[in-house]
Amino acid sequence: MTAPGPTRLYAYWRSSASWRVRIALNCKGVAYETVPVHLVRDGGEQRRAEYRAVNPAALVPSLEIDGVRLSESLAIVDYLEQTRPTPSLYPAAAYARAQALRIAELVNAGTQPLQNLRVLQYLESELGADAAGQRRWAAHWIGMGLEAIEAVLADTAGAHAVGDAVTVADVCLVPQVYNARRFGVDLAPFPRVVAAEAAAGALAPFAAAVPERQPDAV
Ligand SMILES: N[C@@H](CCC(=O)N[C@@H](CS)C(=O)NCC(=O)O)C(=O)O
Repeated sequence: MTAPGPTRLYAYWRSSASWRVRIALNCKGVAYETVPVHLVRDGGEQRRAEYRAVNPAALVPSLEIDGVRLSESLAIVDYLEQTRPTPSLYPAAAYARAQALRIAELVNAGTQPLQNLRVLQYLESELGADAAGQRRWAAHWIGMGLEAIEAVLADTAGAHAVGDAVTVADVCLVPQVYNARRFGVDLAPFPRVVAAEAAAGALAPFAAAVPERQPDAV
């Protein structure tokens, strides 16, 4: 812990995990500076010693806030929730909260890691998968993740993914749907997912967090 300085988000414009944190910061009205970490240039700036000193996992995002340094987007959301409780990104009721975290984990643990850059790079360098093969791999796992989430939403959705307020489920879902489109996943079988994405995406904190509006967008 050091003296509180500026709030800094180490991020890449198209990183879905960075995007989750941007949404959470915007929802809670926390101003921040972006420290761009280019995931592709020069073999990936996330792998440099300077960034590994920030996050030894060599992944974005990381956040400097209140004199502490945090990594893992859901841990960061949890910290923001604890320190800046309003507006809450967790439903108040225990069951709804568990459902919101369930959807968040279906993205964070069950879907995004399988389509992460370093996984696709490994498929190419070690297993010889070409661009089409990598796309097919990513689309397959994203489709499986969205299929599970679509089923959960049948029980949880109101105006948003879980009930009528924005939750951590929407924070994780919106960037994952963008990745689904990027990898050519057919979203027709997932109407509830698409509806939740549209409802949250229309809100100002989500609109300001889209990759194309970030300072390092190309
Ligand atoms: N579970 C982590 C995921 C972090 C993550 O996978 N970040 C990606 C971008 S979305 C990354 O830095 N990838 C770099 C790489 O694969 O080398 C979180 O939620 O923060």
